[in-house]
Amino acid sequence: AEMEEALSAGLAAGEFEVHYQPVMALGSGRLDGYEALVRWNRPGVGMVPPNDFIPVAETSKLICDLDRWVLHEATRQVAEWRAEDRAAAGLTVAVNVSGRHLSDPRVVRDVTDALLASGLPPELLVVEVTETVLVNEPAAFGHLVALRELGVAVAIDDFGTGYTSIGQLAGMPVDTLKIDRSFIASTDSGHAELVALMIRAAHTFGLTVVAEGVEDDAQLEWLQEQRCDYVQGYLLSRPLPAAAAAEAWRAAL
Ligand code: G
Ligand code: G
Ligand code: MN
Ligand code: NA
Repeated sequence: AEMEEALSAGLAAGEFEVHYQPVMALGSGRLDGYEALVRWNRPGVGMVPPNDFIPVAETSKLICDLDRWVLHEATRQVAEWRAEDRAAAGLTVAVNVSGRHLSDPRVVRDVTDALLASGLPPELLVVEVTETVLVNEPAAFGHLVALRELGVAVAIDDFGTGYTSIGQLAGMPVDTLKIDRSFIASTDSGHAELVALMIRAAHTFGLTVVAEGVEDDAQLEWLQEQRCDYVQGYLLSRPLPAAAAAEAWRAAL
């Protein structure tokens, strides 16, 4: 409860910031866009990572307020970059949305509001959800359908860690699979086969694939051979504060 109050007060006081991790298209080698990752710059404590406060926020409606703030801030930031330079016109931004928020009918209005307020084209926004949300939250399913009707893309985050099969995703409101970094980090040949299979199956169902947690050149080259569409990870860049992320796109484009 103490943490909850501090989170709520911190949100009102502007203590949160969004960091941006580059996502690269493997075919062209170009920067495709960013994943927005929230951080809490807590006075007297320092930068608090999301794993230390998202689970607390998720026990209450606070997660909806936090996700809404990130949606507004990330769309505003990318719209600003686009306005600054035509070279940034195609940058996408992926925002993580919690299952609790996705099950709330307000999520559709929250996303619509963020798009209207920022002027960001819906096609440049990706909503990231975990696979358990799709399978276990019937309300979230309908809201994702509505978001896709707006033109927003939907990505399944941490794919492979739940119990969803790719076949199940065929009838789901999903555009992209993000393969969990535990599979990319694994040196087990069975895991490698599984990743290769996930990529091929995803393509069969018309989904694009992002490999998460790419940390070395060998992984990158292997993913390229497997025709993975996008990569994200420390090899390219850690999540960066907005100013540093802007330098990244200026240098890349
Ligand atoms: O940045 P980092 O890798 O430490 O993020 C850890 C986890 O926190 C990730 O699983 C990510 O999905 C989640 N996360 C990061 N930012 C947000 C956010 O704005 N909203 C929600 N709901 N989760 C987030
Ligand atoms: O669950 P989600 O994919 O939203 O979380 C992304 C998290 O993964 C962030 O906390 C980010 O800091 C972390 N991350 C991103 N790239 C790498 C990487 O290459 N290696 C490791 N170990 N973590 C990463
Ligand atoms: Mn994510
Ligand atoms: Na992930």
